Amino acid sequence: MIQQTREKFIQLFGKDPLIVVSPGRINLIGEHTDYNDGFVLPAAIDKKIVYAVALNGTRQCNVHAVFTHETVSFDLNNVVPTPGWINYLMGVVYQLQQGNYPVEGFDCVIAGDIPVGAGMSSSAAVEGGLVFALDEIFQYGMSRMDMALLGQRAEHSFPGVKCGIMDQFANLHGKKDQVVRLDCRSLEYEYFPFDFPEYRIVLCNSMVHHSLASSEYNVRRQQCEEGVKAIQTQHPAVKSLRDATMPMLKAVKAQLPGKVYDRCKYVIEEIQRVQDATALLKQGDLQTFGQLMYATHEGLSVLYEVSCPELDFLVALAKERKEVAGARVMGGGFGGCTINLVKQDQVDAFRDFVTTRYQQQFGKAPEIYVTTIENGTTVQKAAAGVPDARV
Ligand code: GAF
Repeated sequence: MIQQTREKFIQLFGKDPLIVVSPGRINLIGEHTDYNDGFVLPAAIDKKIVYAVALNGTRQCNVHAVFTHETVSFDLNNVVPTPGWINYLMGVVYQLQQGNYPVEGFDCVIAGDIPVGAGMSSSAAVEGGLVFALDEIFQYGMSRMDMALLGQRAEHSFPGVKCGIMDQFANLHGKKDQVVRLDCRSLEYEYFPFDFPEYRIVLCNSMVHHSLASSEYNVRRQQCEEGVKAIQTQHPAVKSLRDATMPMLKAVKAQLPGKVYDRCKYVIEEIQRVQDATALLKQGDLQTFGQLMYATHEGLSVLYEVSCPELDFLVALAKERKEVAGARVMGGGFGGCTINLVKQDQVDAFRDFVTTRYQQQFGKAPEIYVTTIENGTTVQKAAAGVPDARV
């Protein structure tokens, strides 16, 4: 894909581009905890967005998307929210301009194999890849964390999803064969080897793409904030659900709509689960880790209500199989993938079993990906005149 993207760029724009590879992510545990100042445990993966970029000496940006075979252009003097995939790129450019980072016109080809709406964060990969490429070209000297935060601001301001920092962080900080626990309050992070050669990380794509995903996501965030406000009436030091305990939440239960209570309960429990899960990972206890993943799924389905019948079915299928240590819906939810830890020598049997049963139940095939953990966003080949690869 890297070579094809480069060739397409040369064919369209007639010069040698900078190539940036920007991965999707998985998250082992810690869902909907990032915007509550909690912990997450993501990793970058082998599914990716590829950018080919070069300056064009104008104030115009021309972007060709290989996946839609269309070229979209925008003017740097008029960067406003625009329907379609270009919005993600324009959000990045807008935030660079807001931060007084100089941007000049560029030509660009974008390609990728991250399924859209599958919970593998194609949007953060689009954002992270572009900010990384422009930092490389213009030598802004941004840190990877600066880039992640800028990508998050882009997501808030253009697509309008009030996401946490996990996806943009993982996209830029991934390390081969390591998962990373991020404290979403302090932004301190720690890598852990994911050293279980007898297991594979298998994603089962329900092929459901819920149109309410972004609006409902923002509603969940508001509900968490509503819970915090109620707790603050008794505990003013509580700044987010990260600081709250179940007794604190129970003490304000009567003042809260039932759903708000459930949402907050899930988050408080999930933040604790990430801490427990990290300890289990360090001990090499993937079996108990997997049980926590099932508990997360239960919480996401019943209390947080971001699952759907297809995802619940996929997790129930995983539970039937001895070769699966744990499974759950991954990412924002409302469709997309489950993440499954599957015994390596049983992956094919698991794939056949899930495909057959899912097809019988819903009349369509799931897509199944056996992923590997890879490095975060990197430069693949520097364009002429640009210093080589800060990777
Ligand atoms: C989406 C968001 F972008 C992340 O910030 C995170 O909240 C996730 O949903 C749920 O854990 O991917």
